[in-house]
Amino acid sequence: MSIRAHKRSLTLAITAALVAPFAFLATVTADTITAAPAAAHGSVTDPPTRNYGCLERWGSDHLNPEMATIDPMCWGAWRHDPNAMWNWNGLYRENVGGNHEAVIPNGQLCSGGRTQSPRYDYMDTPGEWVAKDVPQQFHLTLTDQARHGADYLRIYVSEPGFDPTTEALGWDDVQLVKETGRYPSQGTYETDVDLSGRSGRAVLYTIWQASHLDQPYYLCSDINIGGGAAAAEAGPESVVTTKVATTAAAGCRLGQFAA
Ligand SMILES: [Cu+2]
Repeated sequence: MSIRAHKRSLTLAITAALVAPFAFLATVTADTITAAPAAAHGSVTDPPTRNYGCLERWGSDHLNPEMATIDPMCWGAWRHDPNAMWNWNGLYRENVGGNHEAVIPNGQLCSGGRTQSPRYDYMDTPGEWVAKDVPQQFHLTLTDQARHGADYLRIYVSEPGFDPTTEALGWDDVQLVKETGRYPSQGTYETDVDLSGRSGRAVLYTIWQASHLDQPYYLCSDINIGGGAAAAEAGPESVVTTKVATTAAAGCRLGQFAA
């Protein structure tokens, strides 16, 4: 319990660190980007979604040409639309009525059926997305800056053999792992994920059905199950805090990129 409580307080600290720089960005760049995320919504931050991971790793350095070779999918994502990263928390649809499989076409699961197209379209692109090493049993954290509450988190994993480097995710490619109960309005929704028997690269797909409106979020996180030994518990939170804190300082460069 003490470990959990400690993680929770860390998470709150991260949330505070997230809100402050993005509010700053919104002010500085209102003329050059089309939308300001401020503290509007949320996403799975651990293991990070594709666009949140690209923000986490490159938000303070997104013009660095080395990204093209070190992290090519993020390079493509930033070039496609930087707002997919600045608005890491806005990948949702509305009024789906729970009919996720009818509304989201195969091959478009990671963009929520190309919601707000073209902003998040690149999230469907197959390729060498950086995958986070996780043990077979791990903890998922969804950060909700707007404290919408959750009717449920529905969590899927890609089937064994699915290759995200060559295929876009479809409904036939995923299997349901768990569906949680309701969460009251709070800053994070956390749950344990058990992928016993699995190993290697996979896509974790989370549907967050927010409670304030019919507003489901569609969230792809790349994972490497059983990879990197103890890496998953080594304290990724502190890395997030450091990198996101530096994002504020880089805000003045956004205009150069968003032409
Ligand atoms: Cu929202």
